[in-house]
Amino acid sequence: MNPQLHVDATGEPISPGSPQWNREAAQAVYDLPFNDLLFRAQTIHRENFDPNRVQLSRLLSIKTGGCPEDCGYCSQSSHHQSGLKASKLMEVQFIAEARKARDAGATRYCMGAAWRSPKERDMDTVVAMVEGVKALGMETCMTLGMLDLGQAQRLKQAGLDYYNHNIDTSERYYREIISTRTFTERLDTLANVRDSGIKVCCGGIVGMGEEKADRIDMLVTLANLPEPPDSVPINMLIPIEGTPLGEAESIEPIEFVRTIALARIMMPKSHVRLSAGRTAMSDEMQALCFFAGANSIFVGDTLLTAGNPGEDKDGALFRRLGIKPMEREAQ
Ligand code: SAM
Ligand code: DTB
Ligand code: SF4
Repeated sequence: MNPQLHVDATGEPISPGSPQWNREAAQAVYDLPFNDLLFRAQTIHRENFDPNRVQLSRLLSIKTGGCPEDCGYCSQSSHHQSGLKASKLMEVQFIAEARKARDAGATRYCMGAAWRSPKERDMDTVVAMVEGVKALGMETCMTLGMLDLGQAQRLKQAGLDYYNHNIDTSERYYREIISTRTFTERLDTLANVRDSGIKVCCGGIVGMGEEKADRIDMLVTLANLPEPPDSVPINMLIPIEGTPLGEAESIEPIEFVRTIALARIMMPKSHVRLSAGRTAMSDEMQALCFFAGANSIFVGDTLLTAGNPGEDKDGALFRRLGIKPMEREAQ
């Protein structure tokens, strides 16, 4: 277990052990005066990371659309009419794209498929993809839906570094968003990933009409996992027309920054990723998120199906903020 000390709302250390965080302690931090919250988040950030480095990941959708799950936010669910065209599983030739991403500074390549879980017949292709990207010297990440232990072990053997599987929101709000798989099933997949030795990337989405308590509970669940996830993507909902959340009201930016700060404070050693939704954020909001402890982003002009700021915009923002890409961690 990761021997990290947490602090409670008063700044007193909480010894490692389970559960490290409860809603009351987390909420007291979330509700601090904004300057106190940011100061504490930035202090913890500096104790654990170089404050002027941000890790760059690149995403690719290897199988788009036609997904049997009914996640209320997703353009790729066959339950909604988002107008997205479904595609078959890609072949391995995208490696040239991965090389370009690496040459532009990305250290991690994340491949996503719109599946409930991978079928056995697809595993050989997926394994070849991991091996191909690894051979370029990049870290590999996949997000393919639910995994059983055997599948996780096979991916580990192929050299997969990270697996992304989000809890998405609090256990309470989860059932308002997804009905085709349970919160517990999500936790089971996370356990299989962890037990196989693959690093866990797990976070969620804010701005889905949830309450503050749901954002806090989501982070409490993440921080209290047997080990906090190595990467914690915090997505701001990208409202997609034709989905149940297509008209959702956007989250107030200060609430979003508070969520990032709380994630940093509760999971001091994790990479907190300012994930989907950056095209709708001002430069100033992103700068505040970096100050609050976000230290990872997706680069490139597309996420899986939706837009992202792209290299030129991000390059210009990084120059203005004096931020540099994080080097790949030694293996
Ligand atoms: N199908 C796999 C799964 O659900 O595990 C992998 C891909 S799925 C698109 C990965 C994550 O992207 C979701 O869990 C969700 O947190 C995030 N996501 C999807 N659509 C989004 C949207 N419109 N806005 C923000 N985040 C989104
Ligand atoms: C995560 O938490 N966010 C990424 C990644 N994990 C796979 C995906 C964001 C998807 C945004 C909507 C889209 O591109 O369709
Ligand atoms: Fe399918 Fe993943 Fe989209 Fe849910 S989030 S509908 S599982 S692609």
